[in-house]
Amino acid sequence: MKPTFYVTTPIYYVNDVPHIGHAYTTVAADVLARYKRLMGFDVYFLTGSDEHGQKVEKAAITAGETPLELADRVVKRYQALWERLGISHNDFIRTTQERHKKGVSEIFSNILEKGDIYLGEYEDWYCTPCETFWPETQLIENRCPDCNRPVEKLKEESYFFRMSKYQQALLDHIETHPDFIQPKSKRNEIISFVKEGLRDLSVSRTTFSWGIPVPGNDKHIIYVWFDALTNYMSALGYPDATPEYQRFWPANVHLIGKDILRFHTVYWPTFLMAAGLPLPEKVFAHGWWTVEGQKMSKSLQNVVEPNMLIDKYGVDAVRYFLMREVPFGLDGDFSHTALVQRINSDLANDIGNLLSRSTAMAVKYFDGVLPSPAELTETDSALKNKTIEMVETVNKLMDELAFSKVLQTIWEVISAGNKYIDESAPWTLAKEPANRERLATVMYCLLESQRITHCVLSAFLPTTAGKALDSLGWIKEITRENLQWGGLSTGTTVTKSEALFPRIEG
Ligand code: ME8
Repeated sequence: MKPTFYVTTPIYYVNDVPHIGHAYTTVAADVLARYKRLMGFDVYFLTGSDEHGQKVEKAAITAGETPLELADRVVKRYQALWERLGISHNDFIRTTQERHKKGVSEIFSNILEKGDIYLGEYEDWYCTPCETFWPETQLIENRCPDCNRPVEKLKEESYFFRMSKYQQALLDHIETHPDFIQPKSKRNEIISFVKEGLRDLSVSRTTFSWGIPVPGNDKHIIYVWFDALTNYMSALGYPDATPEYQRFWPANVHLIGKDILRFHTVYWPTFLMAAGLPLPEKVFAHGWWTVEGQKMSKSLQNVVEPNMLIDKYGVDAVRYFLMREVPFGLDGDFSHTALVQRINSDLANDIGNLLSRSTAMAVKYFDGVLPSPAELTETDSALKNKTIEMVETVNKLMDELAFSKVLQTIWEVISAGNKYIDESAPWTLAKEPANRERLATVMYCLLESQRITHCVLSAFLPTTAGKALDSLGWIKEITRENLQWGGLSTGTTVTKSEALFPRIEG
């Protein structure tokens, strides 16, 4: 049986439309899912939408719709964008689906029965945009410490989750599972936060009605984060022992932005501990994108709309930029200039040129029929070895989710390919019939190196890699086994590749 791999994205709120921040997490998860599939894993890749809570209720009122009408309308925009971006998710969960409500009610009841959820009374400052209560001491100038927006005083009867009880167990878990929270800097932040002391957490609301009712007391709506986090399990069929649930839980990695780290590494694991369920293996928090140096926000009118970028630059250019520009885990800045620069240098120049030069030569010198190589010289072996080592290095770096480094490593092989052409000078070899065998070897090495490169790249740039592999005459499925040198068979038809990425002028 294949090993399993379960990767998730956050489920996005439907009160907002998708922007590059959302696309970023989802593309990263897609790259990982595609890579794991080609490495032979049975992958479950989940994304979805977070449709309950006061924020969505308020947005619906403003839009003159019911919350469900709003959700139905906005969720389509996410789904359409994922389709355009080539996202290969296996499932899309909406928190308004019955399967999800059932999972949330079950885990809530389970913890309630065990006594770790109890009824009490709450009075504190509430930030509606963040759906978070804050003690007065944590407010900054009477505003929310996370988003700096005004907070309001709320008093309500509330169910509480006995989070304080799990403080030590959580610290122990983080201690004994060094990879649970990544990157490391974030892990340290969470350790300090937990050490300061965990308070019991209010997990129900009575001030609005858009959500899942507390089982047995429908005056109360389950807290939207309790509801949302459970999606990672309800999508698999929890509480039923479905084959998916049994095979894929616990998740291998939850990919999230740094803004929601605490929910995923303090709330979620303690809920699971209380319910007696296994914890996810890893939570990885990536950084935030600013736009031309500024925070992206509706009020600044600088929200970068992924559809617009795809129209202008193409899907794979956008995917490439997001994964290459910023080391995963750090903050980054989006600018059109930086994107155009990447397209022109890395895509049009390096990878596009290499493929069109090499396939054109294969057509010119061998009528597009791949010749067989003779014995490899030192130069040939150097390219071969670099390609083989790249595959190994990429595998290690993918486990660290170091997407940008993966692409750098791949690009080293591409540069080596371009240098190899210049050094081997096939156009000179072609002038002498006596050099025919040497020319054949050069062509083979050049094309085989790119075949392997594009097989690996297919996780990042599925459309481009597909085109490249077509022109190299590679029609087989991409598997771990055929990432070895020698996969291209002599006699394969090679066709001249059109420019993979046109240069962007101006
Ligand atoms: O938080 N840069 O949903 P959300 C990078 N529903 N990533 C960004 C970003 C930016 N500027 N802005 C947003 C929620 N993101 C909850 C999640 S999960 C159980 C519930 C990405 O629609 C990033 O992944 O506000 C962040 O975590 C997510 O969008 C927040 O999406």
